[in-house]
Amino acid sequence: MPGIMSEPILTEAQRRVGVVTLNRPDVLNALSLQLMDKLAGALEAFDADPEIRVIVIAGSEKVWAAGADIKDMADASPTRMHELNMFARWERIKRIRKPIIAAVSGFALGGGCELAMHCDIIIASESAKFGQPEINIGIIPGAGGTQRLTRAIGKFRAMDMVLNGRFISAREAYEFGLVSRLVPKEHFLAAALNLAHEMAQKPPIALRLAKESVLKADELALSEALEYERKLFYLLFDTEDQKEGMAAFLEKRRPEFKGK
Ligand code: DAK
Repeated sequence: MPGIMSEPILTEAQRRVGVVTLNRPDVLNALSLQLMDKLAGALEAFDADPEIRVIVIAGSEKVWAAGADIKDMADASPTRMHELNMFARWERIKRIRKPIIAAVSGFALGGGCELAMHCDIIIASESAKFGQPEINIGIIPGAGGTQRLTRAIGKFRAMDMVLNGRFISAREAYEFGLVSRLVPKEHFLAAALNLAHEMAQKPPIALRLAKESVLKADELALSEALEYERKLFYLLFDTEDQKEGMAAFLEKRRPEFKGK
C-alpha cells in the first residue's frame, strides 16, 4: 500500500492491546528523530485510550532496532545536539503508565537496546542480539544504557558490553536477567501478543500501580520504596476491581475487571 512503507511506525489497536511496530527496515529500524516523535506520540495516545490496557512495541523478525539514526548525529555540534533535545522524546516514553511489552527479534543495539529497557517486559526471540556498541562510534550510551543495563545485569557484564561494544545473544541476555522470556524465533510476536492479551484481562489500575511501584526500585532507597509501595497498596482498596477480584475468588468464579 503506498505510504505505509514510508511510515516510520505502524500502530494498531487489537481489542485491549495497542501495538506499535517499528518500520524502517532499510536502515534496520534506526530510531530517527521523526520515528522517536511518532513513537512517543503513539504510546501517549494508547496510554490515554481507556480501551487499551497493555502496549506492545515490536520490530520485525530480523531487527528490533539498530540504534539511534547515526545520520541524525554524525555532523552535530554540542549546541545542535542540545537543540535536538533527543532526551525529551525518551522522557515521554519513560512517563507511559501502562505496561509495555517489547517483542524483540534480531538486533537490539544502542538506542534499540535502551528502548527495550524502557519497556517493562522483554520477550526475546532466540535470534535476538543485544548490545551497546556506541563506544565503536566514539560515544557512550545516551538514553540510560549505562544505568539501566547495569541495574539489570550488574556492573561487570555491563562494563564488558559498554566498554567493548560486545553483543550478547538472546540466551545470554536471558541468563543475565535482561530478558523476561526467551521464545522460538517463529513465535516471538505471537508470544508477546498472547502475553499482552492475558495481561489485558488483569485489573488495569493495579497493573499501572504495579509498574509504577516496581520502577521505584531503581529510584529510591529501600525504606522509601517500601513506604511508596504501601501507599499504592492501600490505594487499590478504593477500586471496584479490588472488590471484584476478591469477591470472584471467594465465589470461585472468574473476575471481570472494569478498570474502576
Ligand atoms: N543508524 C543509521 N543507519 C543504520 C544504523 C543506524 N544506527 N544501523 C544500520 N543502519 C543502516 C546501514 O547504514 C545500512 O544502510 P545502507 O548502507 O544500506 O544505506 C543498512 O542500515 C543495513 O545495515 P548494514 O549493511 O550495516 O547491515 P549488516 O547486517 O551488515 O550489519 C549491524 C548490521 C547492526 C551490525 C550494523 O548495521 C551496525 O553496526 N549498525 C550500527 C549499530 C550501532 O552502532 N548502533 C548504535 C548507534 S548510536 C540519546 C538517545 C539514544 C542514543 C543517543 C542519544 N539521547 C536521548 C541523547 C543512541 C545512540 C545510538 O544508538
